[in-house]
Amino acid sequence: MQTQLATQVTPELRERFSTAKKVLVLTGAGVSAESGVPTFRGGGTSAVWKGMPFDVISSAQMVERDLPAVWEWFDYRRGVLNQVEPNPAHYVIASWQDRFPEFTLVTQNVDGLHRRAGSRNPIELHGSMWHARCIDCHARFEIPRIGLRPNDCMSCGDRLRPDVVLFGETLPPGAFELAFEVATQCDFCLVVGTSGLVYPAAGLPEIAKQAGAYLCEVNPERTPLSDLCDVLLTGKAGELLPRLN
Ligand code: BV8
Repeated sequence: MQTQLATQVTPELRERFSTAKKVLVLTGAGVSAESGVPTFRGGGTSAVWKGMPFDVISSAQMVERDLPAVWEWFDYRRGVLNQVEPNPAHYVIASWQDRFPEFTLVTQNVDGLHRRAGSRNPIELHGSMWHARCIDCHARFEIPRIGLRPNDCMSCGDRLRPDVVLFGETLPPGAFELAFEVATQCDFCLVVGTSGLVYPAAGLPEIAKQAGAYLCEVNPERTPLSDLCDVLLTGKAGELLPRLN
């Protein structure tokens, strides 16, 4: 199967999308790029925080080693998120949730922008930076967009950590299993703004492909997932997704 390269929605892509019954959308950091949220591997460089590559500062070991530094990193990112808005890509994806007999949004992002755009229940494979979790009793607390985040667990008093899946940590119980199940049943899979490097999330398009789904990737660049896809829509999600409507 040869991946078709396109910069505009092709007639076949439009037909496949408009007749789809079970749609799976998988998003990564690229869907938030046009909101002004830096991606992790944008432009070939990896995000660095105070000299640490993001997969070091966002790792299980760092929670053990230097929890205050991990909080500083996420406090900084919440500060960035407080200055930005969802972009057309988030809004269009939210508008699709009632358009198909079955629709599931799975995101690797922890920025909360899909929810702010109106997506009601995205599967947030990597958690959310807008929640904290107790290191000890695992109680979860929402972090307000404005104002101070809770410092210590209000249930047991122990320390809190971001309720985010860091590198080397397992995903929230049931999240990947649910996403996996959807991928085995879908007939249309849209992969938006991910470099396709982080597993197990990046394994979902392959599952959809094996299930016979039509795959469309939306990304300015090719990724390791591109060859799996029937069509690679080359460009920005905020510009291209509204044209899929
Ligand atoms: C796991 C939260 C089982 C944190 C994230 C050693 C030990 C344990 C596991 C591993 C190991 N070695 C490897 C692994 C597996 C590891 C992994 O996959 N590593 C990779 C990097 C090699 N995975 C894990 O650790 C996962 N857990 O495997 O558990 C286990 C557990 C213990 C022991 C054994 C096994 C957990 C992974 C989750 C990590 N947490 N996020 C945080 O946010 O700080 S992942 C992080 O990367 C973000 O969530 C991000 O979303 C995700 C993926 O990146 P992308 O979203 O793809 O973003 P990226 O910047 O890379 O790409 C952006 C794309 O957008 C580009 O393609 C660009 O071209 C495109 N783009 C740009 N502009 C636009 C655009 N597209 C469209 N429109 C635009 N305008």
